Amino acid sequence: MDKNSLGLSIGTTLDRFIKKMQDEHSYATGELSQLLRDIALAGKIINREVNKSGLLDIAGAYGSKNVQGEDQQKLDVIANIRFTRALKNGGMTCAIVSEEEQEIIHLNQNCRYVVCMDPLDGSSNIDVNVSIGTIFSIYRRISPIGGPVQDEDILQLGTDQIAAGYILYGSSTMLVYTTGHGVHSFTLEPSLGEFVLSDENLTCPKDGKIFSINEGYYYQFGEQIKEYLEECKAKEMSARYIGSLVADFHRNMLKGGIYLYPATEKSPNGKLRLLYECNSLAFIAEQAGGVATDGINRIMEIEPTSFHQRTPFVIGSKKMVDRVTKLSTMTDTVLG
Ligand code: P6P
Repeated sequence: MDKNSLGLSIGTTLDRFIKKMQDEHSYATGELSQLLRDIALAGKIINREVNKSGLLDIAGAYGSKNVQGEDQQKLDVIANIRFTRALKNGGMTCAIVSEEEQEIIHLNQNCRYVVCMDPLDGSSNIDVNVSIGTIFSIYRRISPIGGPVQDEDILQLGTDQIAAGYILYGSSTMLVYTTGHGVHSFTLEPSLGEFVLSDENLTCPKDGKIFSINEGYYYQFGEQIKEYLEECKAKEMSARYIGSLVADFHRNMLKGGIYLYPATEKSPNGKLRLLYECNSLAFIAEQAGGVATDGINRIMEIEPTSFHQRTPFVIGSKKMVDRVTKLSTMTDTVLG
């Protein structure tokens, strides 16, 4: 079996891969490595519960709303608890911002890393057995270690991310992440309970024939989006929309394609959250040769002003996203 650039084979465990990557960077202290392991552990626990949700009384609505005013699913709440506990017990995280919590979750203020996460995205698909996902970003805190985490530690540009990734609970469960040195994917081997390397240095095709958008909002889209959709249809592209961002993004990154969530009347700033959905996937996309914008501006250069702020979102193959940018620039609207 071919060795990769690190001298590792496909099938290498995540632990060995993380350690090898750490050894490649003499300045690494091992803290980020442990944090990635903590996230992987939480992913394994969530995987176990997602796979049984039909059997246990953990499917369906929890009966409360999250900070966005959206009905929380029971697994949303469970995933939030599991990730928070894993990161707290792992001891490498000073604070978390989660889609499921209004405020900062303060953990160990003697640590240097902050995690922004959507513990379980696409939760409306849980009850119908469609793929869902966890999305995360990791930042190094700005304020002094030892003191309380400040808003400035959270409200950092996407370009300041130390790492980002997602866990896709699909036909198989995959962990895909980057630390700025390429995008690597790991598949959970259930018989071992280990994530094993399935692809190193994933790349997104420069062009594609898949477009992902909820056309139910067609009459709310800006003219440039309508024009772009007409172009896609004229080229007889494939419309693929799972309604689960991680699943749509993952397929489009592998095959080539574009995902769009423009501003609508219902979501005038778009629906997706900058800090723990758009920036995270934008880091992955760019590392794989793709592009992510709000229709005009690079996602990772948007200045965050609040923890749960939303943004219009276009992500995927460079040529496709660039076309939307050109159309938007001509009409000077960010997917409005
Ligand atoms: P709509 C799921 O709620 C989510 O955040 C993404 O995973 C998904 O792509 C999108 O919203 C679906 O939103 O408005 O098309 O149902």
